[in-house]
Parts: sequence; structure tokens; C-alpha cells
Amino acid sequence: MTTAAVPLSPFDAARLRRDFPILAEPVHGKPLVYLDNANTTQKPKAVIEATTRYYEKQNSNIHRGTHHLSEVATAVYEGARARIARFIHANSPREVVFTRGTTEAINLVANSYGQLKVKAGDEILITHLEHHSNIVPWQLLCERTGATLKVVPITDAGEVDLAAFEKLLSDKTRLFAVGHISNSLGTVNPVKEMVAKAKAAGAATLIDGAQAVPHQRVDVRELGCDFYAFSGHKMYGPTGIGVLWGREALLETMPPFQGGGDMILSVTFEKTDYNELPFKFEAGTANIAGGAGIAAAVDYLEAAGLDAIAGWESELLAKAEAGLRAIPGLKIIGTAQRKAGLVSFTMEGIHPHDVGTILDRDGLAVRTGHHCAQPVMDRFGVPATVRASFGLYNLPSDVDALVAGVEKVRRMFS
Ligand code: C6P
Repeated sequence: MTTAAVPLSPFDAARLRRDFPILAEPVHGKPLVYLDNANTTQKPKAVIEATTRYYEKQNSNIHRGTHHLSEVATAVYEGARARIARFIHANSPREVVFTRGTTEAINLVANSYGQLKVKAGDEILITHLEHHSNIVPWQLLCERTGATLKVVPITDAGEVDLAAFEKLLSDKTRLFAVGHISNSLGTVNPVKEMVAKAKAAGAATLIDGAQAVPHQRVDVRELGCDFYAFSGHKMYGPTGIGVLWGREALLETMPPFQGGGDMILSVTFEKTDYNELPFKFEAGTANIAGGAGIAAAVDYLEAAGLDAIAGWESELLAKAEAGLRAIPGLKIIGTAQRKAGLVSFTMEGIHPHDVGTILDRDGLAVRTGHHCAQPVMDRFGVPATVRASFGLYNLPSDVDALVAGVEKVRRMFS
């Protein structure tokens, strides 16, 4: 079965694809069709080489050695921080805190900002679209402080109900946390507008950008938020490294998140003085190789062009949705006006896990399950969906393979 003819732009995904060695590895004897990019992306040679180069030629601990290699490693890591700062248009590298990923970045804010500002009677506002990483840290904070978690409902299309959002904002709202792009439905939220409204109500604002940074240009100053979190491994970089960007003035006021080496200036048993930004929030030995890798990933993304990537992926999405819609019994979950990078769907009478297992035998990697967004599944009355998510190296032929594979599943079960 072929999909509806959708014209595709001249973005050279086929050339970029050759930069990713794993995409040439067969799976179950079939060519790999990798459509699980929202989970984690594959890594280009440039990223793999940057981390290998670090271990082969630059490895040492940072910030605490007078010897040559320590200076080299420090330059690699701090160079990566400066690269990230330019990439997201931060005012300064001091605003870029390295974390293990989005999850740790959000926990950092929930703990540190939470300790500073949130008390009984306050409210934390999130939306029904959030990933568990942008729900549970706030629940924990509410349990600790006696604050209340409020949730903005979503519509049947999977868009945030903006009228309800405005009603839920009040002078009790201490912080508003929202995903830039939903990992379960692909909805692109109007975060700039929402942040402006939340700020006008006096709330601090956090954007979970895990699903946005690999797919579109992000300018934290233009967005106007206070915090922005993302993960290296979803943007063609390594696992185990991510970023919390925060406004410098706000970060300055916040207490440390974890204690240990590197986050201090001086320690006595009576009193510890904390290090300056951003080191105050980075206790213990850093993921230095991860820094080398994430900087290479940023170079790679910018060379490919974020606008071109966004355009290419939205064409793949349109082609996929057109093809999938033609399959009897298939329902797309999440039909927002603005969607990016992924399509979630169910099939009548067939469990998503069966779909995923059968596709896998043909070399097709999709994710099935609740996508760490169980409240979204509950909202749509489904236990799980099948999710195909796109990256810059996906080709129209990958979409054809997906649609053909799903049609094959339908025929097997009918
Ligand atoms: N979503 C997915 O398949 P970490 O694990 O910290 O790198 O990222 C967590 C996270 C936070 N927010 C959003 C919007 C996300 O999509 C994710 C990770 C993966 O959708 C794994 S559950």
C-alpha cells in the first residue's frame, strides 16, 4: 500500500542519514526503520567521535587540576556550556546548568525554587498534557509544602484549553510548568502566550522542552520563561546529560539542589559557602564526555538547520497522517492544529503492543504504551497508543514502510 502523494521539500535527509552508522544496521535481517525518535534519537558520527576523542585524548577531571589535561577537559566542558548558551540564546553561560536530563532539571527547580518560594496554600499549575517528569516532581513538592497541584484540561483535539488556563491562573499560582511539545500527542503548545499570561499573574514559568529542542529553533529570551529544560539524548547527543536554563537573577536567589564537591567555595563543619553560578547547582564530577557530545550535537543540528528540520519533519508527519488515516479502524489520537514530529494512534480490536511487536519483526521501531503520560491516555480512554516519531534522518520511504506495516497488521487481525 502506498501513501497519499504529499510533495516533499529538498531537505537532504538521505545525505544526513549516512552520518548515523546505526541506521545501516539490520534488525531481524531487515533494514532498520527507526521511528522512535521522541524516545531517543540516534547519534551522528560527529557526536560519537567527540565523545571518543574526549576519552582518547582529553580525559581528566575538571575545575580542580593544575595539570594540562585537566585544563583541556575543563575547556571542553565549559566550551560546551558556552555552545549551549548560544544555541538557546541565553544571556550567559552562567544560566546554563548541566543536569542528567530533563527529568533532573525539573526536579532541580521543584526542589530548589520550591524550597525558596512555595508554601502551604500556594498553587502549582501544569497541564493535562504533561509527561510524568513534569507532573511527579510537582506532586512531591506539593506533598512537602502543602501547596496544591492544579491541572489545565485539554480538548478532544489534545490542545490545552486556553480559557480554562486563564481561569486557573490566580495570585496563588506560584509556578506554571508546561511542555513545549507533547511527547504523547505531538501538540505544539502556544508556550510564549501562556508564559506571558502566567507571568502577568505573578507566577514563575518553566517549559519542558525535551521534545522541542531537536525539532525547532528555541530562543529562551524570546519565549520569556524563567526556566527551560531539555535532554541531550533526544537531540542527537549522548544520554546522561541535559540542561536546565534559568534566568540568572532567579538562579542566584535559589538554594543548591544537591551538596558535594564542585558546588562549594569553602567548607567548614560550621558553615559552607556555595560556588558561583552555574556550579552551585552541579555537585560532583560532571558528565564531561557528555558535554563534548552535546556540543557536537548542537553543531550538527545547526549545520542541518533547525527551520529546515522543522519543515521536513512536518512534511513527513503530514504524509504519515494521510497514509494512516486511510487504514480502516485506525484512529489518530491527538489532532491539534499545531503538531510536530510524531503521530499517536490506536487500532480497533488490536492492542498497541501487538502492533509494535509485529512492526518490530519487519525492522520498524515504534514506541507503544502510555509514553509516560498516563493522564493523557486516561483523557482519551485508551490504555496505550502506538507512536511513530520522526527525526531529521527519516525518509518518505520510512513513512511508506510504516503505513504498509500497519496495514499488514490490520490484515493479520481481520
Ligand atoms: N520522553 C518518550 O518516549 P529524560 O528521560 O529526563 O531525558 O526526559 C524525560 C521527558 C520529559 N519531558 C518530555 C516531554 C519527554 O518526552 C521526556 C521523555 C520519552 O516520550 C521517554 S518517556
